[in-house]
Amino acid sequence: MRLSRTYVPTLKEVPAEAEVVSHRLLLRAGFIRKLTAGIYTYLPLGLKALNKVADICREEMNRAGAQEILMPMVQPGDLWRETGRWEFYGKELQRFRDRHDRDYCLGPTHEEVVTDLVRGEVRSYRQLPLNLYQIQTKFRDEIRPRFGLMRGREFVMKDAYSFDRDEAGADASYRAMYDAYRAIFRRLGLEFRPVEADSGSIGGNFSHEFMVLADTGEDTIAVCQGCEYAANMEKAEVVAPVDKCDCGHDCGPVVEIPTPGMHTVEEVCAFLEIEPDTLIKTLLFDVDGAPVAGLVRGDRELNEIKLKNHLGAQDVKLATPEQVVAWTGAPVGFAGPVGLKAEGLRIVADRELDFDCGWVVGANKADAHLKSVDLGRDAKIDAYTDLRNITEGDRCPRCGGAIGFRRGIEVGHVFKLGLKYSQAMNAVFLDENGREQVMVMGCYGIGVSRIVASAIEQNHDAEGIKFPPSIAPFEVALLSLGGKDAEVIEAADRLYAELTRQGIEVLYDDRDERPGVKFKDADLMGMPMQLVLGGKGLKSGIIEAKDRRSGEKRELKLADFAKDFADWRRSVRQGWGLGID
Ligand code: 9G3
Repeated sequence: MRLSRTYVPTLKEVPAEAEVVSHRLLLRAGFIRKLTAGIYTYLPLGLKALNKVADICREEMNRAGAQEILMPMVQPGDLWRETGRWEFYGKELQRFRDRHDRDYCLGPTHEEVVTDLVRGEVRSYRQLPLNLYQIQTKFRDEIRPRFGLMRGREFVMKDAYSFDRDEAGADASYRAMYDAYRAIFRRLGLEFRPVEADSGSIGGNFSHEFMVLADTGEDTIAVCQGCEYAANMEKAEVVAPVDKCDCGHDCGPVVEIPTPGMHTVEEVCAFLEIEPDTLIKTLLFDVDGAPVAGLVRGDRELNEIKLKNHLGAQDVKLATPEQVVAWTGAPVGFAGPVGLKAEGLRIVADRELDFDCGWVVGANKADAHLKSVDLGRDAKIDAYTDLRNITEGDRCPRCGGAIGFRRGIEVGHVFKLGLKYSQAMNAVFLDENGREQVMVMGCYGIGVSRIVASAIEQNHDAEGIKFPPSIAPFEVALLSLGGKDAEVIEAADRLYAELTRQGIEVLYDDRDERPGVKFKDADLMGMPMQLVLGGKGLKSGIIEAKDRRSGEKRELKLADFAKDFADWRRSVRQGWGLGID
């Protein structure tokens, strides 16, 4: 494509609201334009990048045996009432009425629609397994859309839904999608990690998120330095500690000690001159309306998702100060496991607390704590479990290796759904014995538009974007620096035609612009390969080549261009971990 004939409105400055680099560069490089909060127009280059991501998803989904469909954006409310999600979701679900006052919503996802489709069509086990997917625009009325395409309200998703006759089949469908996702992210040339994740309210108890590793990522993931294990913080398992109590659990009688006005762990530890790892933090929660006390060591973070999953609860929220007083008899900061007797209150403790004693705990009395507490002796603990966030010093639950932390951007998520939607919507089939069975489902999503932004978060420098060849709108940026020098223009035109004939996507900067402007725009837009033809080069029969990722430059002989270019292209793609397609 000739740049002189392409609509690429680059910008020097961008609005302050563009906080993250991908947002700033997509605006500056003329890839997107904001229409309103969280809603963007894709300009020619932006759409080409988006379509390249979508195409790779499509090819790998088809290769994995999934079939592409396209479901409507507008969905009838009644379907969502069948699954209880019409009431469950708040303002994030954009509802509206049609002229006949019927309820509808803008589709944030399509579990209900696809299950309605399949329950109407599939009758027999012979029609299963089935995996249907689409690449389509979603709408979620996020409370604070920000970071451009990273967290928009209107975005493009590849969402797939599998239907199987039984658990084993659903496992196979899940595995096939998991492998297809690894192939997709490998072909995109992005550094990514599949991480074990929590399924939350989506249903099912098993899922993996696919994270593009980037320091600007919103999520923290625990990564084993020794093996493939990786999990997001919500899910990362903490290995059970070995017994280290050296007093044989005889830490002397419990003693009450005054701690006037010392509410926080830091304040109590400073006042008593003790380390936080000798104190037990007691947090009160309202779990589906019932009181629960969660205990972790003073220097640990309690993981509410682990508490929710351990209790099999729907809703877990921190107790209000009023509830704390009602349930413990003391203000926030003085709660403790000894003598807690509120009606129906359960105490769940992190299992490392069972392996030690001599703890300092809140006395359930204002301005007082207890010391020399042994939970086994002094409190009624309903359960010990893995209740805390994994930390730097913890070992890998798989291989015992060292655990490290990385930031990541969630760009894919695969879920084993089970029966949640098929049961609620009566999606059944007849098995070989003529008996009616409920289909076992899975669902799988990739944030197609978010991937374009996350590729930039992972690959950019002060000059601009560094697109991997798999996502770049064009693989080559060809810059003719001859100004009005007809010879250079002719030579550049010939190269452009030659490369295009070879099927290489070329953005040919044929504008009558100063070299400096062309270099800056080429670096800004981030095409992986730059070819620069100037008068001097043409005279000496060479064209300059620059690998945008590494910055490495080389001279290609015009006389031997096809071979030189092919060799160079191979090395540039290798730099991205990509072969020659
Ligand atoms: C809603 C709203 C927001 C939502 C959902 C429903 C997220 C919702 C989770 C999923 C699960 C998978 C298929 C593709 C992959 C992800 N945000 N989710 O269900 F009504 Cl407003 O979408 N769906």
